[in-house]
Amino acid sequence: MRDLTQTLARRQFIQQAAAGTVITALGGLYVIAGDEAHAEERPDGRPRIPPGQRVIKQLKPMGGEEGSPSRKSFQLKVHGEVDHPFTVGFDELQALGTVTQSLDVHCVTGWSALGKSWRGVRLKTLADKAGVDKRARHVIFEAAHGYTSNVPLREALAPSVMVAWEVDGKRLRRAHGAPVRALVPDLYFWKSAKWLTGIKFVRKDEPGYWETRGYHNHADPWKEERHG
Ligand SMILES: Nc1nc2c(c(=O)[nH]1)N[C@H]1C(S)=C(S)[C@@H](COP(=O)(O)O)O[C@H]1N2
Ligand SMILES: [Mo]
Repeated sequence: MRDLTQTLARRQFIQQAAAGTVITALGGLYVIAGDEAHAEERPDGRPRIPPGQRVIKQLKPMGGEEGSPSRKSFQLKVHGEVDHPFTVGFDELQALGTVTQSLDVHCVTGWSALGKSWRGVRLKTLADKAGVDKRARHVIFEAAHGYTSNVPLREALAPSVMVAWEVDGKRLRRAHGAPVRALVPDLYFWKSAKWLTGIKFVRKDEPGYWETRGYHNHADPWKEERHG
């Protein structure tokens, strides 16, 4: 009986260690260093790795119907409930204010890619230039071949949300959305539309490609909002 108790205790210890859990034992506080990122906290107090995710080193190309990767012919249309709709080419987009940010992304299939360096322009910069109407509540990302995704306006204006063309110092590869993709790091990665062609501000929500195919309308990885 005593052996069984010890075996169970040990099994539980190993499970917690694998999950990077902080445990108390013998009156002390220990952080299990199996996978350091699992014990890390974000500035907002949430764990760095959302539940049910595992860390991988490289972004995995997840497919989708590709658009043209050409920077020369690229046009981004910013429109909808705005005072000054506009369309920009690649060079003009860069000139609006380039930032480089270290961000984590989380795919609904269970992988997370941490701390990649993403270069692009903040969505907030584009929204300010367009002059978003007070009645707008959602942002619709529009991409090649009709792919769309929807994000609540308040969340889309967070400083981490961007339109990106470079990762880790290299141009986005075609499979990852070249020339330009959306990046909404704090929602599951399907919200980050690749081969981006437009950004539309709307009053009424418009569930997108995956949101109308059984995925969750909001997609918060920390709430495991995977399915609708
Ligand atoms: N235009 C477009 N964007 C898209 C998709 C798509 O099919 N088409 N797939 C989404 C999904 S489901 C995921 S998980 C991520 C994958 O991005 P990656 O291929 O760069 O890893 O892109 C998202 N953006
Ligand atoms: Mo996905």
